[in-house]
Amino acid sequence: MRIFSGIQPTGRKHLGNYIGAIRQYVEGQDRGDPAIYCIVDLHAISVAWDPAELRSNLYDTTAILLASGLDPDRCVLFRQSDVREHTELCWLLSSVTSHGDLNRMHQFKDKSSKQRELVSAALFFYPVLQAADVLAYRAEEVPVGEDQRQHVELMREIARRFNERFGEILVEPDHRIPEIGARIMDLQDPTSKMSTTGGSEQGTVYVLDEPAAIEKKFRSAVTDSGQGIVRGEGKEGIANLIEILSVIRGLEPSAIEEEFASAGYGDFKSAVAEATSEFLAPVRERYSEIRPDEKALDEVLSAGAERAAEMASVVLDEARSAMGLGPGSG
Ligand code: AQP
Repeated sequence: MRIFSGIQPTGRKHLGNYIGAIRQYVEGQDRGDPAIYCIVDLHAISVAWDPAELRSNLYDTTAILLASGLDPDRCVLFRQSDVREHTELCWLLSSVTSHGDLNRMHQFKDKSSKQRELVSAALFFYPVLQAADVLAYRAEEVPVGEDQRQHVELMREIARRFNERFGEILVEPDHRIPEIGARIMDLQDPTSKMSTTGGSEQGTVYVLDEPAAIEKKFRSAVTDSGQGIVRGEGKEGIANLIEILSVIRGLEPSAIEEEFASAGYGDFKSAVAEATSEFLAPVRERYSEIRPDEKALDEVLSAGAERAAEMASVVLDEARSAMGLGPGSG
């Protein structure tokens, strides 16, 4: 099973990223043949960015992934811009991508409305580059959170259209969205997803937050004026906390509801805060050991890029040739 997923170098990864995606990456590395993970710096330049910060954030994200348990001997980990095949395949795929489909993407609608200066063409093209990322490796499985469902559906459509026209060259990938934890919500606004750019500071738990900060954020989490540790209508805040604890403990949400049946909101919030602190502490500790050595991080990324380019160039050569680009074989 070939697994592929990409993650943005946004520096401060949050609990939603960890539960929805990173946790699945670590789980996938022994199933993947291979498991390929890419830090998507080219996607990051689709919105306003600072070059020095981008490079530094990329090291942060690499260190978080390694600290979370990715092992370069058991997966392929690389920087997107090091493998030029992604951008070339993006252009080739754009010829079979419908403008109307791109116009319907929720992420584009959402992010374009938030740009203050420029809504870049790169933001519009984001899903085509994402399709190229995955299709370049003939990946069969794409571990992502719920917010990426529509993009994975589009990449399937792009692969289908390409194959119909040029032959069976690309593989239609399936998404792997976790049953529990696919959409962790903002603690201050449990009707919006926890997010790097759109959320509140107090409602976003970062992987690298100190225990005191985690405690404070959970203590002030918005719940409801009722009682009872149960999921249901009007109880989005409590449901989010139940889901977080159920992922951390590896239990069904119903088991959490049973365990806390007679607890009050305050005690429940403290229990979730404590469990989250313990859950993230080893990652934070390993991160502080790994992050300072940028040379070592570069070595990991370069070795990964070499392996990735070898795989992607095979697919790209076939795609170019089938599309009538470059010299003929005879
Ligand atoms: N709240 C979430 N719950 C579960 N999964 C989530 N993901 C993102 N938010 C949640 C999943 O994390 C992976 C990496 O996402 P990304 O590369 O888009 O990273 P990001 O930009 O840091 O994530 P955000 O917070 O989603 O960013 P913005 O603010 O740009 O919208 C993906 O698999 C995603 O599904």
